[in-house]
Amino acid sequence: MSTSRHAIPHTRRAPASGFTLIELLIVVGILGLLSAVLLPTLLETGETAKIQQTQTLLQATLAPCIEEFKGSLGYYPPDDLRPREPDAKTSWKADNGRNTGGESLLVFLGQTTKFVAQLQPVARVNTDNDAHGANIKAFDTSDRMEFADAWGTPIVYFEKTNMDKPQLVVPGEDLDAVKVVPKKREDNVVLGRNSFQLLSAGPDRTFGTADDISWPDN
Ligand SMILES: [Ca+2]
Ligand SMILES: [Ca+2]
Ligand SMILES: [Ca+2]
Repeated sequence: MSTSRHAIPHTRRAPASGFTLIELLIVVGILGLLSAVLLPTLLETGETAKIQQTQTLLQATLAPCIEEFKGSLGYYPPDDLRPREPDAKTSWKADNGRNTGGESLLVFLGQTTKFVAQLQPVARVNTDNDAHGANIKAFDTSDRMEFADAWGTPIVYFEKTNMDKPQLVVPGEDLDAVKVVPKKREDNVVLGRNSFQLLSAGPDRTFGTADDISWPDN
């Protein structure tokens, strides 16, 4: 008798705790499933936002400044750090052959006061770690910076007369320089061949792949 009296509460408790354990497993399972479904979506949302941010930077911030520069001076900002006026003097050091298009765009736009307010919020990097040797007043630095896309990769700038010249670009600090050519349309025509091209390496941070972002884009 005494054994059965002890056994009853034991058998009554057993299903209750078993049920709780199953519940717990179900909850853990559901949470696992939810995160497996939602995490890629969340990551993708972040990536989509960065793509849009970079498209806006090229199309709505940099391109209008470039066109306005052309409107007032008659030529597009040079992509080789060389002023177009024959008698112009520059105070900066010679080019190191890396990131030159983007650096040249930044320094020429930065010389025009009216662009500075628009350009100051744009992220800048200096992946090839060089310097002008003179202070660039607009950005208060003597570092030879490049505008950066949403992933921190330098934006490459080609001016129409140099579309046929590949540029050497350092995609990130401590990375080797890579050769970058302007993006082409499907019919092999260089985008912006009569004006200029802005090029971002896109989410994969690699130039020359399908996710590259350009302006113009078609
Ligand atoms: Ca450089
Ligand atoms: Ca630089
Ligand atoms: Ca890419």
